[in-house]
Amino acid sequence: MAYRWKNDLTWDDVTPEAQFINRRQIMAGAGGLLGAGLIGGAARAQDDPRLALEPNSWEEITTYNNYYEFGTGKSDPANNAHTLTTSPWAIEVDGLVDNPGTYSLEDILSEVEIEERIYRLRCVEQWSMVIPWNGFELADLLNRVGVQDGARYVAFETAMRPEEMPGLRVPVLDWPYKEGLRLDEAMHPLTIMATGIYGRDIPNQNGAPIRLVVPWKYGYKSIKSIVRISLVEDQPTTSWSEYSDREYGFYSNVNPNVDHPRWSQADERRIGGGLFANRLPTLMFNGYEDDVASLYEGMDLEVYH
Ligand SMILES: Nc1nc2c(c(=O)[nH]1)N[C@H]1C(S)=C(S)[C@@H](COP(=O)(O)O)O[C@H]1N2
Ligand SMILES: [Mo]
Repeated sequence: MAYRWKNDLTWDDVTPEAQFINRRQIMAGAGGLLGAGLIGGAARAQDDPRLALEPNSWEEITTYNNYYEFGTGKSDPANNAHTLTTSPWAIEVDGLVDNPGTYSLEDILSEVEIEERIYRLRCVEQWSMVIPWNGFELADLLNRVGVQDGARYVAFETAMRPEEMPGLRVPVLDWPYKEGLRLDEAMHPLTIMATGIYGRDIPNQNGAPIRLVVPWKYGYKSIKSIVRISLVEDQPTTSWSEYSDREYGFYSNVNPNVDHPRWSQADERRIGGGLFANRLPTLMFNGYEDDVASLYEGMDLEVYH
């Protein structure tokens, strides 16, 4: 059953192809390429790209990935990640919690409720997708382990298994892959732990058996194959900000007005446009502004990028 977060997002019948054709018509100043019936829907998508919440195909979602532990090429994860042993799986929960411990994934899943969330994913590299995740709210897990008063941040770690992850041989990042959120970001109802896509188990290349999804932040915040969650007092180091804080800051909120030092973030390439990949304007907070802008009230988003 499809769950849609506060629906400004319509499951429209507008296809990426229709948008593309409409865009070309506008650029060429020519009408009548298609029957008038299609133009209405296409024009709406043109006006408001948020209507283009058409999920990418299973094939697109599972063959075009970033998961550097399996290589830095877009098809490396799909080719290499089958070596990852995902069962049994456990997550160590430690730091400022009432109930620290090592929780088996089975136990966690027996407690939480899995729902479908159709979210945009915007990679800092300018490409984007729409993915129908299955998962549960991270807040649900954090409430169960009992967050203590002093905790202000949540730190996450990916598994580090040199014998299963060929990409670890290359020191692109300081392994294990580490990420972090402020506690209020982690507790936000949009923040989920995903265990599936399209109602199927999440494939290894997408972060099996359990990964974070924070849809208003650049994709690298959504850390895969999590083995450790720590509630901490101080802002944790993250692999990408350690690599270059100037380029990949701790917050990493999707923001079309703050460019990456080496490229614009004003628009994005929606995967699946085929040869004529769709260019869409990037939305503030990736389209989740109404839901999350209040988290950053009074913060200079160029400083806290
Ligand atoms: N452990 C780990 N998590 C990771 C990455 C990674 O290299 N290692 N890549 C990130 C990046 S850059 C993106 S864009 C998303 C991609 O998620 P997807 O492959 O499921 O689309 O995963 C993020 N999570
Ligand atoms: Mo990314």
